[in-house]
Amino acid sequence: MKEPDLKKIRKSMEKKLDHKRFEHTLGVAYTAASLAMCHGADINNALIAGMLHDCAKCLTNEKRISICEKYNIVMNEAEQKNPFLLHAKVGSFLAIEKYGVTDKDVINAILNHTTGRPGMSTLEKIIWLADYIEPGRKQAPHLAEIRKSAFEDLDKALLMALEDTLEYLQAGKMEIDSMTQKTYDYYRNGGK
Ligand code: DGI
Ligand code: FE
Ligand code: FE
Repeated sequence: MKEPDLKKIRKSMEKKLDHKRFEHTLGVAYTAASLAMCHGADINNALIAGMLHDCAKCLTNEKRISICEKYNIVMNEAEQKNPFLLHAKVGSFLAIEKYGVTDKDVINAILNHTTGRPGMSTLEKIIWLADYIEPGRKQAPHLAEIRKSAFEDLDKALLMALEDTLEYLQAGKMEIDSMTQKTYDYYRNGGK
């Protein structure tokens, strides 16, 4: 695949992902496109990043780790303990190598879609939030409020969703990736 082609990527995702994950992926891609329309971001980039964001989600942890080892992708402590977190890093690698993505913003949106990062671009925020609010998501608290906010004030929606994510991770005594914490701290301080 030379140029990233949405139709081809969609076909490939249908093969690589299980049914539920593929449905989620379509939800993220079209929610991201709607958010891009609303906030003046590039619609095609939103579709491509949304369609690819979980491209490494249905690999085994062994496969994700072996890709990191083979291509010298550095794993942090949280990723070593919870290799599912690697699906973002490995996904951005596959986006470049396998699906021909060259746009840095699209690559970063895939790379940072799980933990976020301080100083995210509009597209990165859109993908992070689309992943959280797509119509197939049913579990998270405050979903209706966060969904509405996402179309009014990206940073406000982001902060609410980050807060709930941290609470969820703490309640479940899950390992918090230092980047998830840094992202939350950054947006809680007004994005500075
Ligand atoms: O891949 P998805 O399920 O669509 O969504 P995702 O890539 O945002 O992953 C969601 C899960 O990741 C969700 O259960 C929260 C979790 N997560 C986010 N930040 C962290 C984290 N899990 C751990 N252990 N540590 C984190 O810092
Ligand atoms: Fe994901
Ligand atoms: Fe996802």
